[in-house]
Amino acid sequence: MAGEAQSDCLFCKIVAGDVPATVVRETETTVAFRDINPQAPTHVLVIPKVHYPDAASLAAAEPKIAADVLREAGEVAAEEKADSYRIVFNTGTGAGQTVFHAHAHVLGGRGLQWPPG
Ligand code: IU
Repeated sequence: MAGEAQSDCLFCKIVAGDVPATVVRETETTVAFRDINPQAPTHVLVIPKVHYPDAASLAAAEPKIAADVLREAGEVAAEEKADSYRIVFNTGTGAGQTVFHAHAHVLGGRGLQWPPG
């Protein structure tokens, strides 16, 4: 059913505590943890606890939780003292999405180029 944990999803396993992660924040609806392969001094992933394959499908089904993810991304940036930062939702393999559980990358702590590659 939509939103239910998927047994083959890495991020569902992190939510369940079955795969370790360096968690920096947790709320009733979200978990934020450090990316295992950081691309900037601050590189934290904010995920909803419910499973949706990407940010747009999450927002369509659970707009409040999608807003929670965005708010938590801002809280992470504030905690990391990143006054400039980027929130990225890679969507689709062509855009670099490799984990099909919605997640926001919060990147900061260095200058960020535009446009991204
Ligand atoms: P993407 O937008 O789907 O490419 O982002 C997935 C991210 O998940 C990517 O930056 C990986 O480094 C990160 N990640 C992780 O933090 N822990 C893991 O065990 C695995 C991937 I696999």
